[in-house]
Amino acid sequence: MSLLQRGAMGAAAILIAVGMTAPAASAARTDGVLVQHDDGRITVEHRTAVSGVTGFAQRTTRRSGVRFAEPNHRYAAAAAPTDPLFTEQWSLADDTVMGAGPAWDQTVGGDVTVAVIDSGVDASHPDLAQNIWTNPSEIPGNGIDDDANGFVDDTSGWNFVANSPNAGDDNGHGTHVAGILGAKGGNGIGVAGVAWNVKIMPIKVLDASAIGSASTLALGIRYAVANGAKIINLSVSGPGYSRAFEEAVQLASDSGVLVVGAAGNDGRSVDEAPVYPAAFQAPLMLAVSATAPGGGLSPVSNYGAGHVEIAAPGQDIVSTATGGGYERRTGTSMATPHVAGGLVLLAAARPDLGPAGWREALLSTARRGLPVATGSLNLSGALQRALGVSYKSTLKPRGASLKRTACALRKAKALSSATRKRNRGELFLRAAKCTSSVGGASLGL
Ligand SMILES: [Ca+2]
Ligand SMILES: [Ca+2]
Ligand SMILES: [Ca+2]
Repeated sequence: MSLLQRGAMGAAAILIAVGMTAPAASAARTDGVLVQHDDGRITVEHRTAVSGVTGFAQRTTRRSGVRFAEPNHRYAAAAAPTDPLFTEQWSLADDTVMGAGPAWDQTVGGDVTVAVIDSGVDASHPDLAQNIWTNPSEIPGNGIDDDANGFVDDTSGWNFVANSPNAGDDNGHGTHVAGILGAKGGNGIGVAGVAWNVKIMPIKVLDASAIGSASTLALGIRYAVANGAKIINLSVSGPGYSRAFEEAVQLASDSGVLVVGAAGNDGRSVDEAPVYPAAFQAPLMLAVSATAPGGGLSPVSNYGAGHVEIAAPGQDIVSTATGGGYERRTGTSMATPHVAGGLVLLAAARPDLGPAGWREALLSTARRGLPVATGSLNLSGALQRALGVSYKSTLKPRGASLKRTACALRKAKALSSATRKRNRGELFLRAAKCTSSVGGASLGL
């Protein structure tokens, strides 16, 4: 989309009315001279010399039949985020990372329901409240299952830990994940999500320590599928195989629901040491590794071309915190909602492509060079592919980060033995988040 098309509506309307072809976007602040004729027509005139637009306009104004002429100013992109923490969102603010800016010129999301199956979501957070899914057929607080879906008063998701309609977040992990996916963008508050507009369905399956079990996960997935989610975000990982968990993921896939799952934070290959849901093979499942600033794999991230489809930013990610605040977190949990958000943009731009088409657009445009099946998330490329528009990449070549990746893998090995020690004896599943410094000193799950 050109600057003119996405600019102030008035200016765009005038140009289209006189049959102008919108010029290619450029850094120029003006596009020739706008001439308002006495008979009401508006035309645009160009001169070859770059300088002297104002003088040219003044001379044109004196011409017969011209009411006035003025430099034809360009207007800023409508999709420029106004969120004050946006400059700290390295994965989105720098268009060379994922091409978020060009992607947002196409769409900033829409009415796409994404289930965040996690520790719950702080639905009253001012940067999330507008993007929370509600169940239109359920009357709140009347003790009746109005829509007969098996859940009483589930106006906004479900808590499978407490078996209650309150899917609030007593840990913070799910709220952080939800903000990466879909914090309201352009609202002058906090951060922007990958999707500025989305319907987040909070489903609580992890407890206050961000630990859950196969049973709550399987139930949560089934709820999401039955209640209209198009995408499921599963920022969890654990080494224990569960048939109930796998069958729920398979059910989602069979129902046309995409399941985006974390690759896990053990710093090792999922191909050699399977973790779930990453190692499940359902056709609409995508497992996600985490990248660090600079494009290489995050030292904490699992990987593996046999089971991990794609990588996305997951280190030092600022997003929403419970109680209305913001915080930074690191892990494949943070990478996963970047991918889910990308799928929301694709679903909003091309609903007709369907889940397999959105998945294909995402995977076929990922940038190579990481130890996963495809590469790292390329939002603008995926949008352009889905829309069938010719596309000139603004993304950095991948070669530069290969050295960093090798370095990250060495660090990952050192970290993974520490992680394994720490994880010994823990319960089945743990939210796939951790905090660490790139230097590798601290790793706290
Ligand atoms: Ca209900
Ligand atoms: Ca009710
Ligand atoms: Ca915001």
